[in-house]
Amino acid sequence: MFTLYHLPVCPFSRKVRIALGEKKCAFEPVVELPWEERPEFTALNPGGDVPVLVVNQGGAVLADSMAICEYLDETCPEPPLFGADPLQRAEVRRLVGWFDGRFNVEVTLNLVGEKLIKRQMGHPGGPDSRAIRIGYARIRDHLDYVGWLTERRRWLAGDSFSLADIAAAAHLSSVDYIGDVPWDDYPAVKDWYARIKSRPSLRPLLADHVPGVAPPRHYADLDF
Ligand SMILES: N[C@@H](CCC(=O)N[C@@H](CS)C(=O)NCC(=O)O)C(=O)O
Repeated sequence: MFTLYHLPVCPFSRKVRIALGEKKCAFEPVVELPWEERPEFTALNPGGDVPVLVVNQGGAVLADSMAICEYLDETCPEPPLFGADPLQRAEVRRLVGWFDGRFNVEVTLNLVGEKLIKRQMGHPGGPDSRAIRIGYARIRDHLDYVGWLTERRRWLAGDSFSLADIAAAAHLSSVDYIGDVPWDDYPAVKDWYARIKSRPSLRPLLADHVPGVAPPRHYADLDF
């Protein structure tokens, strides 16, 4: 049994929630607003960011979504999320790095960070419209790339569902919470995301509700 400190719209937290769900690992979720710097949380993770996974048996504390997912894959091997051989694992890691790096900086931070996280934080300045314009432009480049992959592969990294699909879905679902994914312009990406959305591991994310910010109706709809 685990305890997961997470922020519902944080893509890194979402990645770990989906991975725990895929591996059918029971966990107690605790919503953490990292900017509040609660002393009890800072004592667990002096780095101050979410997600943090506490392994209740033994009391180990793990931070960083990739480190957590690697730990889960080693300790709960079924189903494997990193691919069956070294080449597949390299491709899974490349794509996870792509989404957690470029997609996060170019899209998630510009859209979810500006429109939702700043509001949750009570940031005095409000959203930066220039950053939002960049996010709207960049998401189209990324959806082109995801579309290119989904037209050639069953799942993003190859034949098997992997952490690459989880990382991509974690970011896209965060952006979808604010209704900023132009799904109808990218039918192949929409088909891939519909398959992900119907997995039981996504259900808890589709039930998320950030106080004061309701998601669009299609967010939780499996036939969106
Ligand atoms: N590399 C980390 C990044 C985690 C991260 O950036 N978390 C953000 C929320 S999405 C955070 O906790 N930021 C600290 C803050 O807002 O104070 C991971 O993969 O877990």
